[in-house]
Amino acid sequence: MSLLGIRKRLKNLDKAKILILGLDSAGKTTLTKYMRFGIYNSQTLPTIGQNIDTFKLDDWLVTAIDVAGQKNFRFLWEAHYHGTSAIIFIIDASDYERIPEAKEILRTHVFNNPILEGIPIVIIANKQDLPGAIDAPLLIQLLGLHKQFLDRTYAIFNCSVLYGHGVVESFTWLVNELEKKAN
Ligand SMILES: Nc1nc2c(ncn2[C@@H]2O[C@H](COP(=O)(O)OP(=O)(O)OP(=O)(O)O)[C@@H](O)[C@H]2O)c(=O)[nH]1
Ligand SMILES: [Mg+2]
Repeated sequence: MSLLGIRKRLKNLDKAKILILGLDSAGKTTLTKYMRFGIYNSQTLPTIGQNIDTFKLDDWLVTAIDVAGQKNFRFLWEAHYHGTSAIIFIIDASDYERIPEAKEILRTHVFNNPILEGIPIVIIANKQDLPGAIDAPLLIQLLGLHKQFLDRTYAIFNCSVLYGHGVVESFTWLVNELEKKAN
């Protein structure tokens, strides 16, 4: 296909803005780069501010906003909530000690955030390749999701961005939700 043809096709794609949230070191940038380039990049540096990447996902042109997860930078997330089509909240499932912190941030910034009402949420239980990683069913319990937020549209997936496991499943669910909303 010619460049003009590709441009025309991209122009006809539906557009989605996906916000990638989570604590520092959860794997946000690794996931975003994996989606953009199709390979695992182990050379990520902690994000300062945000990275914005665009890639095609089925019939969607996705703009992924990968923000900085460090505590001092989380106030910057605020600027991106408006106009967001979907949220990906990624958790380092091997870091048991930080699960309470992740739970609190997920609750305050995502589930209890009125701007994000009705927006589909994918929770990624990342780093399943590491020993002792908590799997999705247990994580649901630890995050308190089995008793709260039953009115919100969310799904949780086991994932290892390192091995590319669970990434497609997570994004397929997301795209299905976007399709439902578009129709
Ligand atoms: N073992 C393993 N390591 C991973 C996986 N995904 C990411 N990592 C590693 O986790 C570390 C942090 O990843 P980043 O993508 O930089 O984390 P981040 O969420 O963007 O962090 P901030 O930018 O500080 O908010 C890096 O060393 C990654 O290589 C995974 O699936 N398995
Ligand atoms: Mg990052």
